[in-house]
Amino acid sequence: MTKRPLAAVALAAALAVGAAACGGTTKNSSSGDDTKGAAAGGATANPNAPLKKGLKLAFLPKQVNNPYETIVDNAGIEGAKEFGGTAKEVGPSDASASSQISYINTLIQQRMDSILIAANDPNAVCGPLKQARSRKIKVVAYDSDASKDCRDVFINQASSEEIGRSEIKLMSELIGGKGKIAILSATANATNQNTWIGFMKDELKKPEYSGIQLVKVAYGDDDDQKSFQQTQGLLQAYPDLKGIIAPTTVGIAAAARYIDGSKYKGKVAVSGLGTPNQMRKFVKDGTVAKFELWDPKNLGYLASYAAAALASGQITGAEGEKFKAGKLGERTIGKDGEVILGPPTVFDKNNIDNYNF
Ligand code: RAM
Repeated sequence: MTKRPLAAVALAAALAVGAAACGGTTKNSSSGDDTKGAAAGGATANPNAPLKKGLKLAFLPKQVNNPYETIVDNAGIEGAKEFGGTAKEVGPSDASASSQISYINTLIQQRMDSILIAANDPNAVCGPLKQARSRKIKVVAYDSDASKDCRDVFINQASSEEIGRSEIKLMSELIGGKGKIAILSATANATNQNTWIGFMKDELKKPEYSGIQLVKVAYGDDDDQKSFQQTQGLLQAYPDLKGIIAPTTVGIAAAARYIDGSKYKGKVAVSGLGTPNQMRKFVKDGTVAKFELWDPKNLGYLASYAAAALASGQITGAEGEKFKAGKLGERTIGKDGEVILGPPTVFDKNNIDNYNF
């Protein structure tokens, strides 16, 4: 009975040596390093390992027709060229919980070195991602995290707590600390939005916000039309609403468009997370005073380098490990395998023209 596992171990070791010795022509060459790590306890990073050439990365965004995700992924695809890798983007056209599963399965069959995923649901993608990891495919979550045990690292655009709390501070400023507000989110399962909303609710408990009442969290599913209709519905249900926070680039643009063309313009503040290019018109015409974001290009670029560092054995995803992320410099992995890009920027009419994304 013990023969089988022993034989399997011997075979794996032989394959590893073989792959390391001949360099390998396919992604099998990466399993050599992984096996070395496993032999030493499964978590040995070699910070001096060179980045492997020819790495194959695949970006799997929440949905392919979201302009934000497109910017992130294109920058990641460009970034991979710097270290001699190739990257592509594949993904669903809707951001529902299970829409990414079949894509993960296909990427496993295609023997990618790394799958980079903005998870539509932290748990729905877990089984397939675990399958990927068992086949030595490194899993990088970016933008929206998968459950911690199904990915190697999470590249977060900014501290989730900072994003959530600052959204409330900003809205409070805009409405003079008083009145009813609503949140227009993306999908009900999105890890990133739900984490931010959790911090918003916590921030609202502070005495300085006692005049603000959160009346509803609505979901536009990162669909422009649905987000527009949800905004309309919010104003119908709460005609005395003072503000809408949309922590989604799709949602904030749709909410601003609705308010801009309605009798609520100038009465209802719209804020949240948006891209300067989508929001410029609304900032200039006074519909939106301030909103936040980070540079999505840097998020994709950082994710690409993290994938390469993992696939090359430089890092394993453990707290404290460091890797070089090209022009973004050295980055350190924090608690729970999280790497934070940097603080968000607040955009308003004074600075919006300095940004083009
Ligand atoms: C939308 C998506 C994405 C989020 C941005 C702010 O594009 O929901 O996940 O990070 O907004």
